[in-house]
This record gives sequence, structure tokens and C-alpha cells, in this order.
Amino acid sequence: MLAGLVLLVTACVGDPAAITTTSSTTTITTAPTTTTVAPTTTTEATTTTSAATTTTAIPIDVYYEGGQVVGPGRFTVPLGEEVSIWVQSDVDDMVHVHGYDLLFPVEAGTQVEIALTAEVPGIFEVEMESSHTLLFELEVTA
Ligand SMILES: [Cu+2]
Repeated sequence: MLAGLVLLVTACVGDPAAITTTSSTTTITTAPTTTTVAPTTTTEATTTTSAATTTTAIPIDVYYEGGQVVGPGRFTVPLGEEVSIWVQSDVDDMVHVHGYDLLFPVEAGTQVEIALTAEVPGIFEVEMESSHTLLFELEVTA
């Protein structure tokens, strides 16, 4: 057993491997390296935390673009509910909530919020005042 171990070790040490020295001449041509470092624009994550509203208003979203209304023709809300009407427009105008007689200016490219309490039952037109374009009908059900 001992002899075997010695043999094994001897076998490993024996026969020196021929060392082949490959001498290669590597000509490194260092070209002027132009490192263009792109300006790092650090876009900070903007977390828009909307303020917690105490009342949960029913949101109504309407878009007015190129003289066209994008959105359903009618929104139905229960009587007594808080309603948040969001109108985004590509023109300057006034948003008129008939019946409730609310008139809110909206600037082109912005969104206006019209908050109201649906306290009057009925069907009311909400329109772009100057162009008399019906945005939607607000139906308040009793
Ligand atoms: Cu009107």
C-alpha cells in the first residue's frame, strides 16, 4: 500500500514536461482612443403622489381633441355622490356644467378638474362653452 502511494507520487514528479516557449512578438499599436462620454442625464424618478382625498369622488374623464370628444356620451352617478370631472382639452375654452351652472376655464394642453356634489337629480349637459360642443351628459339618478 505504501509502495503504491510512493509510486503514484513518483509518477507525478517524473518526466519533466518539455517547456515550449512560444515567443510571439505582439505589436500593440495604441491608437489614440477617443472616449466619448455621453452626458449622463440622470432622470430622477418623479413620484407623483396625489394627495389622499378624504372623499372618494367618482371620476369622470373626458378628452377634447381636434374638435372631437373622446369619452362616453353619458355618465351616470348616484344622487349625493361626489363627482370629479376631468376635462383635458387641446384648446382654450370654458367647461360648462349645465344645471349646476358651473363654468371652469380650461387651457390648451391642460386638464381641469370640476368637483361637484351630485345633489340635483336629472340629466345635465356638460359642454365646451365657446364651441357649444357637448362633452357628455351628466345623469344624476335619484
Ligand atoms: Cu353651456
